[in-house]
Amino acid sequence: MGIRIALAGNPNCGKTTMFNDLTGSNQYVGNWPGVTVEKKEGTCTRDKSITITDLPGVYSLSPYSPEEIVTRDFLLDGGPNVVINLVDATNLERNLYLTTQILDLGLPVVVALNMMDLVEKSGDTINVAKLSQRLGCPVVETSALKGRGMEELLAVAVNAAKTATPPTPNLPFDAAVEDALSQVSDVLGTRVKPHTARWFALKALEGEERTLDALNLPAGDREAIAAIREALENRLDDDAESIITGERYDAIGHVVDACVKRSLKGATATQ
Ligand code: BGO
Repeated sequence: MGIRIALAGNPNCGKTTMFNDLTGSNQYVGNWPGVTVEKKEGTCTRDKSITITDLPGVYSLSPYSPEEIVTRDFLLDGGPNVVINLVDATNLERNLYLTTQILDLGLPVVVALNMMDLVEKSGDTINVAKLSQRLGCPVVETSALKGRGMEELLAVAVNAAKTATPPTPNLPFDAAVEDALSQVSDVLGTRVKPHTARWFALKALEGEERTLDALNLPAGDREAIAAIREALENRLDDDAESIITGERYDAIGHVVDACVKRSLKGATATQ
């Protein structure tokens, strides 16, 4: 069986440029079933046994737009063997928001730190080893525009797919939120696979109807989760979805502080 790679990232992070570099003219363009969202798939020119799916550019995996739904369903339903998450390295803070969500899905992930040519030009430096350690997945520097880093990226992605290594992120939330998450995980029990446990616990804690419906929980379990959510919301005086968004940005802020050194020219955006 060949390897299936998904390319995921924010709009404008360089996905189309990278997809074209990887697939050349071996591309098929259509629509995702039932929606007018473009689906692009292709065979890798460097290794014909690899299929690459270019997912729509999204900022998050919330189910608020057809693009987000297509992306999350494809990743959740076991489509790819590995996700290459392209990140615009000049805009790390914003781009890592999607990354933290992709990591929660438990699939093998490789982060492509794209636009590194622009980061170098600005004089900023990114500690890639530290970033990889904090994200718990391989990170490869690329410049899709210049075709830089593509061989290494592909080799690392193929290895992650073959070894089926799930990410081990080190991005802890506030203790009260972690505690609520582990309580929700206990309620969900063995209904979710261990590597997807954090994703489902987060979505259930947020009270996301789409996920709660898909999990088909008995009424008693839904009520138990609602009580955990309410206790957390009262304690932190905010709604669960905003609490978790805030926790993600806090965790990302710590990672960026630890990994990015800005030059006096300061061209790498912080937002
Ligand atoms: C224009 N480095 C640099 N410097 N630029 C890159 C890199 C990289 O590694 N990767 C991509 N780009 P898409 P999505 C453009 O189109 O692949 C550039 O949305 C322009 N166009 O060339 O489209 C890439 O698919 C006029 O830039 O991203 C593109 O993810 C002036 O980033 C842009 C300047 O790439 C988005 C740039 C008419």
